[in-house]
Amino acid sequence: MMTNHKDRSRTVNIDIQKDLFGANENAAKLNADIFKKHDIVAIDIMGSVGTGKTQLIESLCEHLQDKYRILMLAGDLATTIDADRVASHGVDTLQINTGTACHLDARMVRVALQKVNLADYQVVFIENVGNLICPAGYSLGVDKKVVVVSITEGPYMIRKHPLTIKHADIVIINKIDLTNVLEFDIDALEADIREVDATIPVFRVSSKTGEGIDKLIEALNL
Ligand SMILES: Nc1nc2c(ncn2[C@@H]2O[C@H](COP(=O)(O)OP(=O)(O)OP(=O)(O)O)[C@@H](O)[C@H]2O)c(=O)[nH]1
Ligand SMILES: [Mg+2]
Repeated sequence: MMTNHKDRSRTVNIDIQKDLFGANENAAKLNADIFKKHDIVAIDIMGSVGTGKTQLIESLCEHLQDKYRILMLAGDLATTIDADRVASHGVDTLQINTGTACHLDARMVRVALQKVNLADYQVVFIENVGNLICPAGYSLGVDKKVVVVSITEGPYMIRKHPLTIKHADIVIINKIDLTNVLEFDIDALEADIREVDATIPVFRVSSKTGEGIDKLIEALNL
């Protein structure tokens, strides 16, 4: 008897998203173990292009570098600009060029960590690739995920991109020194953040003037 060719044609559905995220979660756990073993506080800093991630890290380093030995990992598609900016403060940096990837993943971070002597550091700041969407789902194994939004992105970015807030531990509203010039309603922006997560800590900061940095440092337990 002939077998109907349809009986021979089978389909298997592979949830690539699930497999990718699952593998990344495992790699993130390994990173978390590595950080813990070396008593390192690791912080992932995410946010759209130009929100002030590097400026924030520069400000944090200025405040903290007398107290801690700091390493900055800079995720960037191709350049070393941000790593060089932070290195100019006398902080060790390591560039991770992601090529075409719009976010860091846990494996990239682990490869980078293998290039340094982790016993030399107490704090690791990781600047993720400038993008409010892609980095959200990829854990890196850090202690805290910080999202930087800034008032120069306009008033609607939280409503348009709520997902990153859902994956974050702390939100920073940066560039508050420009509030009057831009006639920006920060309370309304914070209300949008509260719509997504009613309890997430929100800090209003100027990475340029240093306003609000002390409170943020407290929240980071540094
Ligand atoms: N006025 C003001 N300008 C700021 C502040 N923070 C950052 N900037 C400026 O905003 C621009 C972008 O800042 P960056 O720190 O390069 O932003 P970024 O998020 O690291 O950008 P990418 O790495 O390209 O995604 C720079 O010209 C900064 O000087 C701030 O608090 N106030
Ligand atoms: Mg940057």
